[in-house]
Order: sequence, then C-alpha cells, then structure tokens
Amino acid sequence: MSEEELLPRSERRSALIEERHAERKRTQSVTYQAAQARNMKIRKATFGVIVVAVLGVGLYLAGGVFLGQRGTASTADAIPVRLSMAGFDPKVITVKAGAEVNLDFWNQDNAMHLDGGGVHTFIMPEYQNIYVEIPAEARKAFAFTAPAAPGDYDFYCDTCCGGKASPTMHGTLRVEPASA
Ligand SMILES: [Cu+2]
Repeated sequence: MSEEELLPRSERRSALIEERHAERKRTQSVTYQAAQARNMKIRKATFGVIVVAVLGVGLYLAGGVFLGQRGTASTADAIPVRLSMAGFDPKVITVKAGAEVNLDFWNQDNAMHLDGGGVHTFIMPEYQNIYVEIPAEARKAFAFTAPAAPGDYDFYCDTCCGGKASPTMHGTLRVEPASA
C-alpha cells in the first residue's frame, strides 16, 4: 500500500486541491503565457512558410501560367506573348508607331519537347533584325522601339515545327499610327 492511500480522505483531497492551485498558478504565470504565445507564433510562422512553399510549388507546376500573365518581373504595360508548339499567342501584337514596346515572352515548352532543347525564337528580319531566343520553360522580357512607319511586320520562330516555312510559326506586329 502506498503512503498516499494511507492518508485520510480529507488530507488527500486538500493535497489534490493544492496541486490544482499550483497548476493554475503555473499556467497563469507571465512566463508560461509568454512561452505559449511564443509557441503559437512559431506555429503560425511555420504554417505560413508551409503555405508559401506549397503555393510556390503549385505555381511552378502550373507552368508559370500565372506568372506569365501578371508576374512581378515584367513592367506593368508589358504585352505577354506565349510561345509553344502551336505558335505565338497572341498571333497579332498591336502597338503604336514609335512607342516603347515591352514584350513579356513565356516559353511554355519543356526541354524534352523539341529538337532544339525546347527553345523558341522571335525573329523579325523586316525591322532591326530582331532576334530573341527564349529558353524552354522560361520567361524573357524584351523591349524595343516600335517602327515609325505604320503597317504589318512579320515575325516568326525558326526553331520548331518547320520554322519559317510553317505558317503556324508566324505572327504579325501591327503598327498603328501614333495618333490613332
Ligand atoms: Cu517555336
């Protein structure tokens, strides 16, 4: 028989009450509360980090579709241009004559997709011999000054699907009069 069981019932009860008081005193103490708050903060921060990581992975797996459309790396007025096996999207890029043009290229193909390592190109021989290479699954910003003469300027990709010979790999830079 243990010593506790030998104690009279009243003494056991008062011991129990005292124990509860001590426990309450401990949990209500400033240091205990602070520690709890700290634990909660750490838990929240950890949760935040996990959420951010999961969202990041999700965005990455989404093939950068969201980033391509409204990513922070591009300027506010950048025109998103997606490149894939299907060609350019949009096929017609409309700008004002002489305006500063910011293109935000997004190559949606992966390196295993194409012979050229998934690279697409934006080639505009009619104007300034523009030649831009966009690596697989990458974004690339490209800025240039639009032609002063209004009209339609052809551009194409020559690294896939028949290249220049394939109509699907062509697009048009439509230059409108600056005043229009
Ligand atoms: Cu291409």
